[in-house]
Amino acid sequence: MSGGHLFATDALLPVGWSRNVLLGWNAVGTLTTVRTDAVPPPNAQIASGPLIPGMPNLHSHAFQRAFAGLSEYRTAAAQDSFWSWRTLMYRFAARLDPAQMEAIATWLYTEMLEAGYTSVCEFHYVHHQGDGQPYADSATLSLALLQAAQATGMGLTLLPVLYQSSGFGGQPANEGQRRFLHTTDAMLRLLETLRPVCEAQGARLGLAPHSLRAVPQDTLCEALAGLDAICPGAPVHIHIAEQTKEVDDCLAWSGQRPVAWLMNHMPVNRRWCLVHATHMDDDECWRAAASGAVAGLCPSTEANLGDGLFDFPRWRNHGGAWGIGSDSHACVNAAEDLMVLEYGQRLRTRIRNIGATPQQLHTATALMLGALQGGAQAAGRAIGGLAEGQQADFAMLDARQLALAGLPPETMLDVHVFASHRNNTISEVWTAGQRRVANSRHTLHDTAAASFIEARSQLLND
Ligand code: NGQ
Ligand code: ZN
Repeated sequence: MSGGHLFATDALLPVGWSRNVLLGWNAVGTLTTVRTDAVPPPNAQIASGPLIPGMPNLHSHAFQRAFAGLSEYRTAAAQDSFWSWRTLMYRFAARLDPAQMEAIATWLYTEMLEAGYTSVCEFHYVHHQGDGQPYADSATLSLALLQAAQATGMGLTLLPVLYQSSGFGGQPANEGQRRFLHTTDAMLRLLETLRPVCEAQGARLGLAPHSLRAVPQDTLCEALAGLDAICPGAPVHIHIAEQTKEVDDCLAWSGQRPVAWLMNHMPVNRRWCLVHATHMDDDECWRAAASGAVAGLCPSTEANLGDGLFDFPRWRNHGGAWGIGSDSHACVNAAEDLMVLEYGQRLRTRIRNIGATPQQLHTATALMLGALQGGAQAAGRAIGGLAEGQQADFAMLDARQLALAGLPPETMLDVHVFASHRNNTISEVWTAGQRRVANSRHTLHDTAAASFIEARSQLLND
């Protein structure tokens, strides 16, 4: 493989929209040239529409794509909630096999790429066979995800999840959680096994202590020390304060709210991603923001599961980093999740254009650049946008689409996010300097879709 070039009349660089941009990348897909006000070299490929940076998806449980939409009915629970959803989701997860995992993830990554996500952080917790016994190769399900990423050209940060208890204070795990469990030693052995495989395909390895509910304090300390011996500085992601019940249970156990407990007991810094962090008080908010940790917002899943609303203006006023994830995959579209984020805040505050900043007055542009920066940090990979040294991950808006035609690029992006129905407004997507999506279709679209449908049917009918 050799490098390549692309010339775009309009491209969204970290500083904002720029004109006549020449991109050049090397054989491994790293940008070596990003020149503005350039003249297209002879024979240069010319982009047919404005270029936007590829969006990192900072939170995914890939297998849940096949479960999305299958819990939108009333159950016997007095009131359906996150917790009744989780019971159904566990039932679904109990039957998953490695081939199904790979088929679901391959289709999911195909959809993500078509919708402008170019990398994903897999918060991967279904590790073992249905009865809780490890597979002969304990990395089997991790390898299925690595394979799906490799096949589709999706950038990957693999975060094997450490899970040991069902509630604060080390309550024993329940039956639905038996596929998730590891001793700390077994988890560190898994990380050691995965490290060379990740390195070989340019994936980043990290660790995800599932939550303060699932990981006792001693384990958390030991696992972080073990991680640093294997991959120093690797990303650490944790679900935190996603539901008010978690806040209440944490208070009952420790007298502290979850984010406060974490800040008091763990060395939280820029390598951490606090997934959801929905329920914080003012003190927790400024401390977490000041730590440099990324808030991992999953607007469509948080809405779907009834978590509550993150106070986005407060977080940004404290200079907090943030990014977006599609989590349970009820929605797999970077633009749509940015829209849901903005709309939640508008509904809460009765103010428009919350996402815009003094530097970027156009809301979609500001949201995209913010989510890109935090997402790249959370992923721990060089995927921070169209700048030299970063990976050549980008998407092309389809300037021929009726919704976009004839508009200036910053308005095209606003329309793409807020007013396009987001169908076919992205024509091409490239990762590591290679085109994966052309004419709004991933090259694997049809085969991946067929395998996904078969896997889901098996899971529902067996
Ligand atoms: C998950 N889901 O890991 O799938 C969680 C629910 C739990 C989201 N946070 C499970 N969306 O927290 O125990
Ligand atoms: Zn999650």
